[in-house]
Amino acid sequence: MTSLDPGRPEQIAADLRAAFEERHGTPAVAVGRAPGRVNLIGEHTDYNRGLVLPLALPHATYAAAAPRSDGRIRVASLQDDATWEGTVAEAGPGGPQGWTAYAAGVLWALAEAGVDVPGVDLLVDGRVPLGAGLSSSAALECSVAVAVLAVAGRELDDATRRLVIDACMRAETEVAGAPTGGMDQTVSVLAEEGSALLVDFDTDETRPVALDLAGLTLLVTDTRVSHELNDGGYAARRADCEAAAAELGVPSLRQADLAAVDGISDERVRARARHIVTETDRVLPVAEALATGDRDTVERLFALSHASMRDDFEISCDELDAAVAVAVEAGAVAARMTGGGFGGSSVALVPDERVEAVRRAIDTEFALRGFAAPAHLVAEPSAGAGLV
Ligand code: GAF
Repeated sequence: MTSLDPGRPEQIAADLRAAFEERHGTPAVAVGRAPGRVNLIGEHTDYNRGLVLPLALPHATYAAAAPRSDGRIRVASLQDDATWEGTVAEAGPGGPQGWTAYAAGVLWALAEAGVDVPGVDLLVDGRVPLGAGLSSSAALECSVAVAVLAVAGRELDDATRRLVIDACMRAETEVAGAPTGGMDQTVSVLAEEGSALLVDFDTDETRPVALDLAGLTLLVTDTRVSHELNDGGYAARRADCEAAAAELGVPSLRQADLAAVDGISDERVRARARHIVTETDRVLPVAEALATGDRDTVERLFALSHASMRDDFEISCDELDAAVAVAVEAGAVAARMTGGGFGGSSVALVPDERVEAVRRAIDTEFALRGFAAPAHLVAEPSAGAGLV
């Protein structure tokens, strides 16, 4: 049974500082830390100006940085041999590729936002599982932004946090080419320990929701079906949502209701829109239920959410469906797939005493069906980005 340990931030930062100094012969002056996330409800609603309820994981990406006198940027990773070097201007669209687009692209976006970006050496250590739908990309972007802004002498106040979210979204959409919606960067930067973050993408308002998880564990299962956001499936869903809004004559599906959606001519576009409208309507009741310990409501709405993603939005897969069904059969209060879909992870609310049984049941089912062995982690609601 594989379990993914987030590690201790101080230890990870100390090890990263040592690796940085060995590589560059000079100490890092800042280490930024930004978490991955698991979303509890509100999937694909962010780019439809809807509601989401993610929480930050204890698993994070760490970025060590030191200034360079020649103005150049160099990025490297403890996990991947690919590196990138260039100027801030060269770090924009069409420049860095692969993982370096997410890291270097942030510096380009910060410069575009008016920040006097210094030359820097950056070394990152990613502890968010990759391709697991747990937002390793946003964690990478936000950790780099926090480290570089510290090198630039900027305090991480409320305005700077907003700047980080916007710059990281630009890096992701314009440099890395993943047309995502902003939930991941927002929660990575604004999350508070012990709470999920309710975000309204129509008004940009955010509110921490303290979770009543007494006697319950949030168990995340990475199906090991790798999920990518810049390979077409995500963009196709977004295009369908935009087509639906255009046909209904509304600026976004947040302004649509089910009666109107029922009249959409194309069956696929109608189903996509139905998911968005029903999913947005589930967010506030789930937030309320998780804050008050109302398990029945969470059970019912998680089940409806998963079915909607499987049947209407068509972003689930056999492994996710199995992880969700088996978790509930083995004693979870509620379970659903989480994140962008096309693979990635499920999230289950499990009574503490059933956690081992649920993990074992999922592992057994995956082995029986010839799926790759899944990995599990415990999602303790953690704090957003900062310096370590
Ligand atoms: C991915 C995206 F990055 C988010 O913006 C969001 O749309 C999510 O998929 C689905 O809810 O994580």
